Amino acid sequence: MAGPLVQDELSGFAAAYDLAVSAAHPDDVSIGRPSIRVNDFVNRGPEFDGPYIYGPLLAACCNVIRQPFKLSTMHARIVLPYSPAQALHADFRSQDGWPMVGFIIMVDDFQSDNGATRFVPGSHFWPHAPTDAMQDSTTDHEGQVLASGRAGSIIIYDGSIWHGHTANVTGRPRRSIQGAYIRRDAQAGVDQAARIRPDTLSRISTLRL
Ligand SMILES: O=C(O)CCC(=O)C(=O)O
Repeated sequence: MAGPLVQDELSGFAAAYDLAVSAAHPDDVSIGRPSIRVNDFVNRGPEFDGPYIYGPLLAACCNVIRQPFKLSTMHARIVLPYSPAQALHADFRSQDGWPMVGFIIMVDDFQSDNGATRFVPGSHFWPHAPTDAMQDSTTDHEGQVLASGRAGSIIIYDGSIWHGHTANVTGRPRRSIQGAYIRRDAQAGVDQAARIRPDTLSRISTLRL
């Protein structure tokens, strides 16, 4: 669906994203074969407040989590040029009773050739994991659909659904911001209270839905 950024803001947002990625401390950066992850996009500038306070995202959290919730993680993920598909996986298994709402903001258009995320609709109700049902969970699943869209769009998904990025067969990186909300009493992926900077706190305390 349409995300928190309006068309005019997209190029400034992408430039702020590239700057934040290149300025990140090496401890916050994980470089893998298919993708680069840069931790903590809560504290990298006011441009990145919009994604995690986006009204429709918080409304989805109310519907799915159904109790007080908090931000667990928010990071950059860049699917590198000429990268293979990621294995299908669920962030949380539904029978674990751990509702999670994930979100992905497209910094670039998500297309069929540059690593758009695939989802298997309905799989958040299934009791088994992709690895129980598929010999190789990096291959296509018959029920998968591609979440393609224009830069600035947001994907909001149940954390128990099977998903993963597809292969990027282009020579360009596929940039995104990704995060997750969880129950307020659950263990967060990042200790946001410990990391939050005073300038971030002063900004978000005045924001309203
Ligand atoms: O980048 C994507 O499209 C999905 C990434 C993902 O699901 C993950 O890293 O767990």
